[in-house]
Amino acid sequence: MPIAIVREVSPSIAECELTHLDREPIDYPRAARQHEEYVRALESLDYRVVRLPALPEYPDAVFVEDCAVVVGEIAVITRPGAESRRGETPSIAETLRPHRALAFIESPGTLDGGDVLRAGTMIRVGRTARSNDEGIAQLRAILQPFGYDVAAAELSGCLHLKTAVTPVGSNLLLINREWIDPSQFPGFAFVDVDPSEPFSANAMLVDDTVILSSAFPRTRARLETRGIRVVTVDATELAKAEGGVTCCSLLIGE
Ligand code: CIR
Repeated sequence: MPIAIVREVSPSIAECELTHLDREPIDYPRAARQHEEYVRALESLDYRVVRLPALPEYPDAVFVEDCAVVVGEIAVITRPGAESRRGETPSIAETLRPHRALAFIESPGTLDGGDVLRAGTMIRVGRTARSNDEGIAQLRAILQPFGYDVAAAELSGCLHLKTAVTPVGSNLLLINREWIDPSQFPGFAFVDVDPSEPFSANAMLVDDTVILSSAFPRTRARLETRGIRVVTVDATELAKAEGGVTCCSLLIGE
C-alpha cells in the first residue's frame, strides 16, 4: 500500500511565513479539522497515512512537501529557503529513512519541495526566493544519474512553482499563465485555471484522481469537462498560510 506522510497542524500556524499574501487570522481548530478531512481524502484513495506530531515551534511544519523530494530510487532532504523552516527537515529524514536511500541539499543550496514538479522523468524546479541555483544544481547532480531530466523553471508572482502549475494527468498540466509561461513545458497539454481562481493551479494528482480545494468550483468544472476525476477538500484556513493541497503530504509509492 502506498504511504502518505503528513504532519499535524502547528498550533502556532498563524505565525507562518507569508510572501504574497496579507496576514489574516487563522482559526487553528478549523485548520486542524480541514487537515483531518485532507487525511481522509488520502485514505479514501488507498494511502496509508503516517501522521507526524505537530512541531509547535515551527508554524509552517504542516507543509511537509517542502522538506523532501521523493522519487522511486531516493529521497532528497531539502534545505528550505526560509530559515525559519530549516528545523522541520530532521524528523522528515528519519521518517523517510526506512523507505528510501537519503541525499541532502547542502548549504549554500536552498530548495523547497513546493518548487519541484515531476512528470515521469521530467523534473522542473522553480527558481524562486526559496530555491536557488545552487540547490537546483545539487538536485540535478543527485537525480540525473537515475535518469531524471532536471532543469530550472522561471516564474513570477507566486511562492512556488507548484503554486503556478501542477500535473493533472500523464501529459497534462493545470496552469495559471499569469505566473508562468507554458512554453517551458514543450510537449504538454494544458488546462487553464479559471481566471477568478488563480490559486487553483495547486492541484494534487494521486494516481488518476485530482485532489483540489473546494474553493475552486470553476476550475473543478474545467477538469471534469476533460474527464478527470476530482475529489475536493476544504482547505481555506491552510490557504491563508499560503499553502495548497500538494504542500501537506509527501507521497511514497511502494
Ligand atoms: C511558507 O511560506 O513556507 C508557508 N507559509 C507556505 C508553504 C507552502 N508550501 C508549498 O506550497 N509547498
